[in-house]
Amino acid sequence: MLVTGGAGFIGSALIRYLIKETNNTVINVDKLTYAGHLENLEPIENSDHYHFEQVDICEYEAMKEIFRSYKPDAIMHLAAESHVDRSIDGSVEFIRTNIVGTHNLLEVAKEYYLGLADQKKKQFRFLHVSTDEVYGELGEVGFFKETTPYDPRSPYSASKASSDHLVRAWYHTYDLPVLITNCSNNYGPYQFPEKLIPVVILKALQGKDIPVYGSGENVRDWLYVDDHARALYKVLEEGAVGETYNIGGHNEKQNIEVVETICSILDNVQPQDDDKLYKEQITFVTDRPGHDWRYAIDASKIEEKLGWKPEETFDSGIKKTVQWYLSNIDWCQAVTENNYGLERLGAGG
Ligand code: TDX
Repeated sequence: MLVTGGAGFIGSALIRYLIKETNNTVINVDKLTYAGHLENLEPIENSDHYHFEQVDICEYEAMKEIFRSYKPDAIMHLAAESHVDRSIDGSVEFIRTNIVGTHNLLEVAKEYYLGLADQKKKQFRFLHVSTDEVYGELGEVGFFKETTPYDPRSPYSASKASSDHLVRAWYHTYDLPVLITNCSNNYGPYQFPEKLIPVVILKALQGKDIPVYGSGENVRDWLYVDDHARALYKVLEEGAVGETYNIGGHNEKQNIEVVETICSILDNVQPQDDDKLYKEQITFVTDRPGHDWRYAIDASKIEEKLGWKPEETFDSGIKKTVQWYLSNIDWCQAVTENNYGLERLGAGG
C-alpha cells in the first residue's frame, strides 16, 4: 500500500492505523514540508511493514521508480497543501502540489496500472482523499451530499476541487479504478499547530490572545482523525470503484463553542496560578477573507453502504486531544521550530 503525505496529520494517523490494525505493508511517500514530520510516525517506525521515501509527488521519474520497486496494490493519496489561510497568502504551492502533483500521480499510476496482470488490475485502487470545502459553504440549514454541486471559494478549496475533477477524469477516460472521499474538519493528536484547535490550545497555554475570526459564529463539523483513518481504509477495501463517499463526524459546532470548550477543559486540567479563566484570553480578530459560513456533512452514504460510523463524540475527542497536546508540548516545539511562530496568517491586505 502506497500512502502519499504520510508524515502529515491525517496521513500519519492513517499509517499508524494501517500498521497497528491491518497486515498491510505501507510505503510512505512524503516530501516533508513544514507540515510533515517523521516524529508523527514514531509509534510504528520500527515495524518491518513500514517504509519511508522522501519524494515530492510532482517528481515524475522518482514516483515511477517507487511504483517500479514497491509494486503497490493500492495508493491512498493524502499529500496536499491544506491550510486555507496559507492559500490566501500565496497559492503557488497549492496549485503545484494539489493539482500538478495529483496529475503527476494519476499519470504514473495509470502507466503502472496498464502494465499489471489482469488479477492485479482487479485489485488495484487509487483512493483520493479530499475535503468538504469543494462544495462551498452552507447557510443555516442543509448538508453537503455526494451530489452537491462543486462551488469552491478559497484558493485551497479550488485546488482540491481541481484535483477531484482530474481523478474522476482518469476514471472515466482511462478506467483507472479510483475512489474519492470528501471529509469535514479533522482534529486530534499530531495536528500541525496552525489549524483552529491546536492554535487555541497553544495560545491559551502561552498566556497569549486566542484569535477568533469574525463573530466566531461560523460552523464546522468536527471529525476525530482516527475515525477518519478507519473510514478511509473501509472505503479502500469495500467502496465501489468510481464512487465518492462523504465522511463527517456529526459534530456541528460554532467556532466560539469549540474555543470555549477548550478553555474550560484547560481550566479543569491545567488551572492558571492566579485562578484566571482561559476564556478571558479570547480575542475577536479581523475575519478571514471569503470565510465560508458553515460546513456540515451528510455521511449517510458511507454509513448505509459500508457500515462506517464515527466512534468518537466531540466531547470525548476534544478532551483526548487537549490531553494529548498537554503531554506533547515537546512535539509542538519540535515541529514549529524555525518555521512557524503561531502568527496570524491569511488576514488579507
Ligand atoms: O486562529 C484561528 N481562528 C479562527 O477563528 C484559525 C486558525 C481558524 N479560525 C476559524 C476559521 C474556520 O472557521 O476556525 C475555523 C477552522 O479553521 P481551520 O482550522 O483553519 O480550518 P478550515 O478553514 O475550516 O479548513 C479545514 O477543514 C477542511 C482544514 O484546514 C482543511 O484542510 C480541510 O480541508
